[in-house]
Amino acid sequence: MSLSVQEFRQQFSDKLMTTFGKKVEKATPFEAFQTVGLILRELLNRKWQDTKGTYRSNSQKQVYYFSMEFLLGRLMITNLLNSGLLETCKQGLEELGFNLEEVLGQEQDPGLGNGDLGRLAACFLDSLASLELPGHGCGIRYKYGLFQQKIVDGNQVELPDYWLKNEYVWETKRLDQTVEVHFGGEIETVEESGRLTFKHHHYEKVLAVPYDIPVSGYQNHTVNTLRLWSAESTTNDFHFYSIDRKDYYHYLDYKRSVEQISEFLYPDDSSYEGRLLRLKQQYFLVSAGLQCILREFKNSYPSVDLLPEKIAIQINDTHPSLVIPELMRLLLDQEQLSWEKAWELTTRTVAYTNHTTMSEALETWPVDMVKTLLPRIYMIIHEINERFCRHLWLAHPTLRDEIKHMAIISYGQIHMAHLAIVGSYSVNGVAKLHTDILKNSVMKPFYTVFPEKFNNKTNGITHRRWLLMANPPLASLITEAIGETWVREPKQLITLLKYAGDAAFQEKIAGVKQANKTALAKYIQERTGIRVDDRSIFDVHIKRLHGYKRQLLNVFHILHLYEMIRDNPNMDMVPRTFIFGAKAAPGYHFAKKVIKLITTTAAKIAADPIVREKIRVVFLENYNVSLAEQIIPATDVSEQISTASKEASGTGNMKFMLNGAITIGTLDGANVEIREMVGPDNIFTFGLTAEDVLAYQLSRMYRSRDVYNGDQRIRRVMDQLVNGSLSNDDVEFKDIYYTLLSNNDEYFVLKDFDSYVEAQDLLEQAYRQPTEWLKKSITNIAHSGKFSSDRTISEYASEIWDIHPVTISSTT
Ligand code: 26V
Repeated sequence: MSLSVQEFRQQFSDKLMTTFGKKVEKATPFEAFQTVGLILRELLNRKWQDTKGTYRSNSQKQVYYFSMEFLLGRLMITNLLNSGLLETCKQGLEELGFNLEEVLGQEQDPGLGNGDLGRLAACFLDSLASLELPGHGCGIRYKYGLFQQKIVDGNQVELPDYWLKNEYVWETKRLDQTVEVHFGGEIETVEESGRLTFKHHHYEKVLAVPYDIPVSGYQNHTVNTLRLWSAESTTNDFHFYSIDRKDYYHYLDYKRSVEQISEFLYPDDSSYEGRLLRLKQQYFLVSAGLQCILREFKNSYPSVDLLPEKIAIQINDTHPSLVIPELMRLLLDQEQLSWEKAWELTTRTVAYTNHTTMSEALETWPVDMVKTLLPRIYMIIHEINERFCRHLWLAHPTLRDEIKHMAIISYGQIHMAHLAIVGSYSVNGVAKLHTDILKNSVMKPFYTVFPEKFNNKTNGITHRRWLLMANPPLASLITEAIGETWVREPKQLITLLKYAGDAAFQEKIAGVKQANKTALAKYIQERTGIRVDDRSIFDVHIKRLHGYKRQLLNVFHILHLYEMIRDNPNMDMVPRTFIFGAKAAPGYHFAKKVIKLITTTAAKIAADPIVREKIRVVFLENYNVSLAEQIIPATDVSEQISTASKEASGTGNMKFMLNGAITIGTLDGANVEIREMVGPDNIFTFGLTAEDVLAYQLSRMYRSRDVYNGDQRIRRVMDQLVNGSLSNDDVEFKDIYYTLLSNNDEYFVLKDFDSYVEAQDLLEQAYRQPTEWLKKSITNIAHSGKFSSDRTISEYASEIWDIHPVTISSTT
């Protein structure tokens, strides 16, 4: 699709007039943004129609990615780049008196996800469309996304994220596609012509209304669909105008309870809480999504028997695992299939991705809650469990002692991961190490029973957003050196290796990094008033705040440097700026204390004229996708320091690598594969291995107090927490102190301190050799092709889903 600058300008002023009744000179940047959005929408709509039409007529298999979270980030830049209109729009807007950056900045950043899991789903949608694969997202249109974070007196304060306050230009409400979802009530079992049927009475009726967002592919004709469901009430069942108006008041209660369902995203990705509303959200997503898929399927195919040949459903963690009993319900009660047939179709259609081995994040739902809220679903889960346990007893006598640990229902709880494994045909982890831990430890008995289901799909990121859009100067430099094939085939980045030692290329890479650092320094000053030295090392730790991600270990290193500089003000060191960005779950006390510790450390250093010459700490509030896009291109050092075995994969590590930062990290998640690719000289690894951590957990031989007693540097750092040197309030950091000592430091912060400090020293020595450092940096970029989500999605497509690219034929 091509549009000249002249045509763009014309369309812009026409649209502006018809939409806002304004002339160009009077338009605000927001109105300009909406206007460009509407122009793009029109172009996308044609391709969207063509894509839907082609999928309908060619009968190829399609995949639906079910996820409670899609962390999309801004979409204008993606849509401009994908449709090849970025330059036209930039020039056109400039000629009309607007600045592209300012206009792009008007877009809300929809925060419909907590972190990596939601962002992964967004990268996957981008890759599906860019690879011309027929794949769609299915999620919830939360009215409030993840909270907005403010830092007040050094503490995190949460504010609501009402991202829909302005009309969202990318969505289309599809009232005609509305379905009903039923909650509560009772089930009556009746026998009708020799078959048991299940009648649902007195349920609460919720309308699920879809809002569709187009997902465009990179410079191709594909536009897939992200369908987000919103919960709405129905007025049909109420008689508002009855004399006593009782029904009216019932209606108000009902409306409130219904609308709550898609009101807000649960802001916790660290500990699982069995809240009724969350269960409602999960069933709402699953039931609406499946009903709609089945309805469309039946319009296209003669028999539901073809389901596994034509459709794959991928569930993003266990959150949507009710697809299993819900699909069974639809096949049994609506389609009247036998249990055996329904089970065969379900378990050949659903595939499950596991994203965590941490027991506190594994979902279980109380039997009573499920029975009351979803009575028919409970009956089905119960039957699945009975049959599974019977199968274990008969077919796996050696596992009889394990049955109580493998059952889907035990001790009054429903274990969703067990349900997901039993009811799907594929179970994948998200990095090699993580999949090995699933197979050999956390899900070991399931692996014994279903070895063929388990497989690995190492995560990936879209290089279009994280390099082409976030770092255009670096992208151009790469293209200048190796041509542009890497844009469509990121593996081609490997040809950059021949420039790793090339002085002229190194100089250019250094120039781009420096310019990005200068831009970030300017941004930091504007946002926080803090001046940072753009010649210092930019050492960055951005991700959710969690004990296992060990932001605390990073702070301890900083407090250690603080002591060293105070001891020796002339110490020879390369100045460093430590940059943090992180949201803590609102109820996660420890994580919030760590934020306070970071901001307190930052303030203490800023107030110290000697120390602040060498180190600075910045905490950037409200970390989100847009902020990540600013920070990552300017980063020298990428902090990936989780307790080994706990970070399933990580994807930030890949984004930094792609932008030429060097990782300091543990042998955890995808760091292991990054090291495999770049070699040990181009990454700084340290600390316990996953095996060590698992062994300590079994033997219970770790004593944090011994480490504390044995290392004077740690004692000095830790004592700062409680001796008044950081805070006048001597209980402020007491909880952190006791978590490490009295609670034996669950995440091995003290244990890994020594090797972390050593790795940081080595890193600094390396940074002092610019040629060597730049060589490492280029080597990292060159190997990052493997971590493109295009590679990940191609693996899912061929090894799990069996779907194939579809060339969209244009009908316009
Ligand atoms: C857990 C829970 C618990 C119940 C409340 C809502 C909620 C929402 C999210 C989660 C976290 C699920 C696990 C998760 O996010 N895992 C992350 O997945 C990333 C993508 O695969 C991976 O890169 C990270 O290492 C992993 O921690």
